[in-house]
Amino acid sequence: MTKSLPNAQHDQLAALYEEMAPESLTPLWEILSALVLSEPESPARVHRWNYQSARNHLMRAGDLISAEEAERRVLILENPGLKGQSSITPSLYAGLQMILPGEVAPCHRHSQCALRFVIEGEGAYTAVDGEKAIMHPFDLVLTPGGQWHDHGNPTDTPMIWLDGLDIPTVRHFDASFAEKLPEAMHPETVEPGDTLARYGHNMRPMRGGVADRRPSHQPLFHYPYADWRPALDAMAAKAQIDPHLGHALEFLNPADGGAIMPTISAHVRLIPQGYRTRPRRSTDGTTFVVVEGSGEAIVDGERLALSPRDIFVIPSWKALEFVAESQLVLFGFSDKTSQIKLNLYREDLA
Ligand code: 1HN
Repeated sequence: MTKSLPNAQHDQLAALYEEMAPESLTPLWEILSALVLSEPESPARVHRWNYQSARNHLMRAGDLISAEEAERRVLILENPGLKGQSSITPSLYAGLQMILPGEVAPCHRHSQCALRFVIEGEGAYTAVDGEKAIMHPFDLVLTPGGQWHDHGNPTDTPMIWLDGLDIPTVRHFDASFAEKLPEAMHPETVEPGDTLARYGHNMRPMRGGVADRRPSHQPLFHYPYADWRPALDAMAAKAQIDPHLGHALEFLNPADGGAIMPTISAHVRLIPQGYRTRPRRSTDGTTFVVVEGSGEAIVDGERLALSPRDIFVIPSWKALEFVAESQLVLFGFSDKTSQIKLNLYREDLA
């Protein structure tokens, strides 16, 4: 309670709080400064998950529960500052999903938007509204809100990917709907690659024609490594480096040139060997995957060693620098697009 008040006033206020509490009334003045911060003080913590260690736990889970039994066999990457919230940042969720040879993760759809960033394995698929995206390491695959999706692994090796979803955002808005398809797999609607051919080349079928097959606001759902990795190299060969980001490219929704989904932005960046980025902070807490290279993330003086396939999270408004021991390539996702729409996004470049 407010400390500096005279005793009598303090006691009378305390009595008032007790009287009104049963009527669900509480005094703003006791918590105002904690509600309206002068700058972000995220409850989330900086954290890194060692891939090999997480993978070992996931493999053990694979011995104990099938994808069908689990519906989705996922280890949640829960931020240690957000215990019990199934969140990696206050607005987003991340998990490591594994699907073993021969398994199918049954078809469902929900309000939540999801991305998959492939970490290991080759040839399993995510089917979106019945169209398979055949996955390769470091492909980005989307299952936009409301679209049916199932996963299957017809190969003979495990497939592991990072899931990123807007679960906490949807929970915040109390707007979750979900349903299961009676069948485990959606009937195949079209050959794999159809959507990439139509929407994956910075073009789209002319509106109103029969070829404009996918939902017009969210047509594309596969961003292959084979496309984005050369784009990043080409940029690094030609463009001046951004001192805070390195060479960075955002993934776009071809429908509107905006972020990949309404609540999630994603990007990749390349930091040349020996380069150190300048400190940068932004309000979008970001989850990263190390695609290649090694180095360090330095966050307010704290150093995280980075190795390929490690996953790490940098909460809102933490000053971040990267040091690339060898050429570093990173994938990152955040709620930047939500914040821009809400007029909340800020960054600070030192
Ligand atoms: C989901 O639908 C998937 O489709 C993965 O692979 C993780 C976590 C919470 C809610 C839905 C998937 C999920 C999820």
